[in-house]
Amino acid sequence: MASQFYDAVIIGAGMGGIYQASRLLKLGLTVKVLDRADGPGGTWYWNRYPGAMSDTHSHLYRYSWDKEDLQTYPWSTNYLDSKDILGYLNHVVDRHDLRKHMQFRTEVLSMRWNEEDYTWTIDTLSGSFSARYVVTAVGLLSEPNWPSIPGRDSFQGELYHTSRWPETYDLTGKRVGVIGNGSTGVQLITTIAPLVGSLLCFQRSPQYSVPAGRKAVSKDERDLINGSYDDIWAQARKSLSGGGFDEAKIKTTDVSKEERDQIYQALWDQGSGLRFLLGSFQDIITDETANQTACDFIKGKIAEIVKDPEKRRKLTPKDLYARRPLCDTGYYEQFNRDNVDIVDIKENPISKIVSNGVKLSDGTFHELDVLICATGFNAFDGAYRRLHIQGRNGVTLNEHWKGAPSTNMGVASAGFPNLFMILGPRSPLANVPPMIEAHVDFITSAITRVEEHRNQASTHLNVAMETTQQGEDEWGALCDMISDKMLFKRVDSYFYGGNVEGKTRSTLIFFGGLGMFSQKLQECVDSGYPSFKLI
Ligand code: NA7
Repeated sequence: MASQFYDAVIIGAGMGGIYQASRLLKLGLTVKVLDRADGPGGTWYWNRYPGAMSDTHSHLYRYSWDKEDLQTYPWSTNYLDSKDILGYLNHVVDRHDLRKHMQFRTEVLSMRWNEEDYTWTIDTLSGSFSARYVVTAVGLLSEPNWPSIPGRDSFQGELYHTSRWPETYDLTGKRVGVIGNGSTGVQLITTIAPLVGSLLCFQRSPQYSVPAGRKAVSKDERDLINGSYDDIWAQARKSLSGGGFDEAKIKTTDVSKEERDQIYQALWDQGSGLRFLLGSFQDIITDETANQTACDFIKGKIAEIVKDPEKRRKLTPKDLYARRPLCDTGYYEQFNRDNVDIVDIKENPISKIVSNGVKLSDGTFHELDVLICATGFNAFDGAYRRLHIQGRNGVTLNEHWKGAPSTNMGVASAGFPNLFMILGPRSPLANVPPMIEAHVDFITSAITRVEEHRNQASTHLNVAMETTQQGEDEWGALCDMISDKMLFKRVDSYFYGGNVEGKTRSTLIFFGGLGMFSQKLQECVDSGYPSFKLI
């Protein structure tokens, strides 16, 4: 079957793919968005587990580019749950008439660059496509990480990964085990604890979590936000996190212990993990002693909340507060329920999963009806490594990246012309919509530039844009330099690949934050893409 040609193929119909499609269509290009799911939504299509919620405030967890929609689309709480966000993204797709440019149930298997005609061939389970440009909007947290525990496939009860949640399920009264307690596990555990018969949490590393502060947003508050949206976005885009709050300007040593605890208490009362980490003291992400003050504060809260001394001991972290900051709607409180217990699987590992439950190393057996893996993702490069992407000279992306992925500004890798990544490895980790907008705006400008060159040539000359190796190396060096100043590297997490067995540890994130990242992208455009070349 002949392949279908489009100017641009976008892989992924999530928040990145939707905005990219709208931008490229406005340029007059033909566009096809491919997605293996049944509909748009990306992360929010897949992550439908009970309690799934964005922990960025609702007014900033959305696109800024449709100003009318920003004013009028309804939302009523300060955080959005998965269903709300999926509804919103479907609404945007229909409002901008994008659905007809999307093809679902189409899993991309591989793609290769053709030197003769400067196109990409994209092979899917539903046929082949070819395109001058490919934009990968495959998500930074989309490739499920399943624990490789012996016997997993022999489990005869219900076995779920939170990011592949079934449409119908009923946990009421059942004996449920949950492996993992990151953002996902914490949300899931908090939500299902009151419903299930028993809940056993298999915890590898205890977590620091603060209240989310979920609440209704009144019409007056919404009006206030609507009246100052331009300023709100401008502030968010310049900040580290894009979270819409004032980031810390003082250090822990600038105040007394009493004042410090008052500041932590005020942030605890207000809610939001990101705000607690970045809105308290600027040195808690760089200095161990400073970080310890935040650890002590949260440990004090765990001690106040959790009544059972053994559960409290297991839930109390020993390492630094240097993972992805969590917030919750009553996580530690759930462990005061008689039907909720916790196993520290570093002390007592799961030795085997059997047909009706889980065996621990000390010989204990736990019978379970449902086993849920809230074990996260092979983040950042996982979704790329699954695809077979072959660039110039037959070199694959996996070969180019070897153990550790590297990109220029999270958007391109050398040897892969006209292949643009939305939030590829070494992008920042911040509020996702403004990061996506920064990347899509950059990609759209880059494609516009290539199109201008193509149109200048009367013969429609082959032209493509590619990052230089030097551009990629310099970005990598900047990522490493900033990372070296941070404490995040001192704790194993998906930030450096430490969550996935056998994965090479490397700097997967640009820790300079959203503001610096957006500025670097803009500087690159304004100065004529010096770290890219036209080939
Ligand atoms: P995370 O944050 O990577 O958390 C995964 C959890 O699963 C975490 O507690 C892990 O323990 C645990 N885990 C991972 N692999 C295993 C194995 N093999 N055995 C036992 N426990 C394991 O993923 P989330 O889905 O919670 O959140 C990811 C992002 O999605 C989040 O930051 C939000 O932005 C949305 P560990 O801490 O590694 O010891």
